[in-house]
Amino acid sequence: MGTALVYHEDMTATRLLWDDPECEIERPERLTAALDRLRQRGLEQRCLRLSAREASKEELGLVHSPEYVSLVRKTQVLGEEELQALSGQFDAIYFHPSTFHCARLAAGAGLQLVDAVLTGAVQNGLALVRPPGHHSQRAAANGFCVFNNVAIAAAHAKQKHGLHRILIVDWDVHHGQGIQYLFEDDPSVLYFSWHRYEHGRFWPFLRESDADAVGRGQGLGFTVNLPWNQVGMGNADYVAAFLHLLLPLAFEFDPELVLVSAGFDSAIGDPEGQMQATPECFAHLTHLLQVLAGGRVCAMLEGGYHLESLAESVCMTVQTLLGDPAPPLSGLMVPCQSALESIQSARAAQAPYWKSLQLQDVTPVPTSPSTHSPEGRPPPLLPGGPMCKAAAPAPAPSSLLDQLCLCPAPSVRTTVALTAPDITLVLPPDVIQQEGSALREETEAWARPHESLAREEALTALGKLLYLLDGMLDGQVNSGIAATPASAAAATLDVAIQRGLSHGAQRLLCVALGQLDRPPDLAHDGRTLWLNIGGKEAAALSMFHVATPLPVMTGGFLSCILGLVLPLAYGFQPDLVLVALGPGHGLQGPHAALLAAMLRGLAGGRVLALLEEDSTPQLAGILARVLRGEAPPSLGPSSVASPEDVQALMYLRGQLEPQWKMLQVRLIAEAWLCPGARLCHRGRWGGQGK
Ligand code: Q9C
Ligand code: ZN
Repeated sequence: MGTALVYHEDMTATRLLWDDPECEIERPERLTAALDRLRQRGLEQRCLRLSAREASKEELGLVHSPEYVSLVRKTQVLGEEELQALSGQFDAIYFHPSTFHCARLAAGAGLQLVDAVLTGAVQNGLALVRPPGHHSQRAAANGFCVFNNVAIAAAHAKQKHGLHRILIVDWDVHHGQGIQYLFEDDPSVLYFSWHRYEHGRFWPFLRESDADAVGRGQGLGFTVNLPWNQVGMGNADYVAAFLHLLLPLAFEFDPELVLVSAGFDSAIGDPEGQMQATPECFAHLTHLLQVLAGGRVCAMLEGGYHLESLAESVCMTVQTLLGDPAPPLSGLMVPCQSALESIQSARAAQAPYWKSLQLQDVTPVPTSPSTHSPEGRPPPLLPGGPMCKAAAPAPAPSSLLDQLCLCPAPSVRTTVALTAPDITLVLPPDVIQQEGSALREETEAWARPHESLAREEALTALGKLLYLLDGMLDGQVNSGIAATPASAAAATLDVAIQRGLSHGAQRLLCVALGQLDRPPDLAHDGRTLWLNIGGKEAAALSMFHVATPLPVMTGGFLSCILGLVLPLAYGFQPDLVLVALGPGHGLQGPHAALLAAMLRGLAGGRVLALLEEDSTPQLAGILARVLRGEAPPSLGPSSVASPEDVQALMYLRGQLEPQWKMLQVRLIAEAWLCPGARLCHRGRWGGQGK
């Protein structure tokens, strides 16, 4: 459906005319650097280019007072000294004769973007604007911001498009207190912001930036603040914040539109933020938001002052909006202690208002009937599990992962290699129906150890799957769907795992739904992470072999994905993902689509889905669309997780947390965290923004 890029070069006009070390970082080159890089990467050309218009007086009046708007209008005719004097009345602000025009274009760009998305002209988009907006208030400029672009867009989406639920995600490193003030009593706007806080010692030094500011009146629980109390937050911290705080609330809220206050001063190298998240992280944040609101995501530039880091991060965001798979994240995926403390205090502050947080944070970790431990906590697992003598060594850096980072997306995004269901009618045009098959003798050799693969139909299906898998491992195809007779599903999956591991995958994640037996000789060597949902087993058998019951309600399914599957997957960093819907998997189309869509964030999108031959064409069709980058349909208002679902999840967490740090949502006493083990990227990104 397309991605809009909204811009106008007039927005490079406003600039600082006098000496002010605080304001000099907000420069015209921010826009040109981002745009130049988008052109260099061929990304601008793939977008629908829209020229920004000026917001009208009435549109500005949606959030600003008429007196303030006319005050800003008058700056057009002021001389330099008067401009400087007026600027001094606000905190961290400069005015230029072109500021009024630029700020109206910035607000107008957001309005155009929202109109383009809500009329269905495009699926999503980015507005590249300055001045930024999120600090600006009803009658005050603040922190380089003149008009509150994102807040105006939200008010407009409510007023002109009749929306009732809008999510604003503010990933800028500063607190968008302007947005918070404008919507703090409004339950139709859920505002999430993380920000450098340092216990109140960082600008804008506000008590109301802390986690316990949760909105007021009707809006209680619709303001979500995540204060970072240390600098140096990185990829693992940001992803953990999304999985354990933002996304549970966002799914429960069920937004009709997602607006992003997309500041990139939260990226590595930025002189303001001093954080460590790499540009690829913004691909993941974007990807994770695209599963909401049917993929209607409107991002608007806020801060970002390290030109190189800004330009790369903008490219990652646009690339992901366009539907390209996110590049794998680098670095150890271990959130730091301070981040976990912040996430936990925000969860605690929000728990009274959100069902998705309630059961989990008040339920003590249960004991399993089979494995009582005196402390009431399940026994933690040895790294490799009971069958493994030595702790699994960290697998060597994956050559496939490196390849994924360096190579452009394959020309064919998704292939479908189905035997029985004829799904040509429900396939999007760029999904290729695979003709090829692996060589007969080779297929037979792989099939030989498995009785269930002796039948002709099973062999034919296996040949197609092997051919597809090779295409993915060679980098010719990004993702695919294969089908197999139900009776051969477990054996086919076993072969796919072995073949993947022997043909270049260093770390393979296998998510098996339903009755799919764990391959009998599956190693515990750390190269395969086996995760079964809804099979016969229901426990963590080792760090790499995990089984859990199928949650019965939508709420339980979501907490299983956000609280277990994705933390394990992000911690494992696979370079190939197999997701198999086996006998009795019990997933409905939208649930399966959501799982596949979210797993596409791993392994550079290299996901192979294995279905049973008698699955409906609709199921295959919806998976094909999601694997090629379309948004999954939204699940609607989510029911609560059942107490059994919560218990199962909490029990597994208790067992697995010591090894898989991405699972942690609260601090555990025995945590042996090593803060020094976090990767440092100073070499590439260090230094100050120019
Ligand atoms: N060194 C935006 O990013 N100065 N505004 C803080 C602390 C003000 C940031 C000084 C920063 C304003 C949109
Ligand atoms: Zn900022």
